[in-house]
Amino acid sequence: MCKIDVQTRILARNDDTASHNRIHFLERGIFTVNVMGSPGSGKTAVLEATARAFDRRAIAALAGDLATDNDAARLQRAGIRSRAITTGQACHLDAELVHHELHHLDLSGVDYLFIENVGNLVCPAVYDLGQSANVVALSVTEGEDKPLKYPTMFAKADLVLITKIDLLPYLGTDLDAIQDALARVMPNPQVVLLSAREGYGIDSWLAWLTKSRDEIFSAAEVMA
Ligand SMILES: Nc1nc2c(ncn2[C@@H]2O[C@H](COP(=O)(O)OP(=O)(O)O)[C@@H](O)[C@H]2O)c(=O)[nH]1
Ligand SMILES: [Mg+2]
Repeated sequence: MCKIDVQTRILARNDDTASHNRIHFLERGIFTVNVMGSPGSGKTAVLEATARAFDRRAIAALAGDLATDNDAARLQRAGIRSRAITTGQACHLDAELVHHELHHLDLSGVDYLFIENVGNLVCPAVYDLGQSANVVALSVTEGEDKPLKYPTMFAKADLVLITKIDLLPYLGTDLDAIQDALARVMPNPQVVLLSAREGYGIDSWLAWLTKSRDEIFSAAEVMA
């Protein structure tokens, strides 16, 4: 069997498990977000800031990394029910890893599940986990051209959080150039400027979350 056939079969099996996860989330009224971005782009910090501003009982998280449970421990300290998924050598989470870990996570009363994916701008975009939305954290420290260099990741994003906005005055990063690059690769560009450290933009992020969850579940009610 050639390499392409094997890859196609792996993705097909992943899609089956992702559909199973998705049904599970939707039946329970859980809006699930696949949080992606480079290592150090501020993914965990955004979730910590979310916990400070939101009803923590309504939030749970899975945190993926090659090694360590550091992020899950940070999120637990922030008051979020969370579990680590360590992938060993894999550069992304997959639907089976998420499915397995769901059996160890108490989702009662949870409206939002955040899945922090392994940090990089390539593989996590390829594997469906059963999420309702893809969110990419892109830090101003990463320069202006990352959306053009990694278009697949940004093309699949429902929302991009431009993070660490408090550092802009020190870096001289061209914010317009970042937004322009995003507009070139995102079919429907939606962007929130955010500083997890200073709280800037957290209101807009929470408003996006609430609106997106309402859209999914009010549509489901109409269909029922
Ligand atoms: N100045 C500033 N630093 C931040 C902000 N968000 C995250 N950081 C720092 O960036 C580093 C990486 O953040 P982390 O949340 O671990 O990124 P992750 O690897 O994407 O989860 C840490 O040292 C954070 O303190 C922010 O809004 N402003
Ligand atoms: Mg992290």
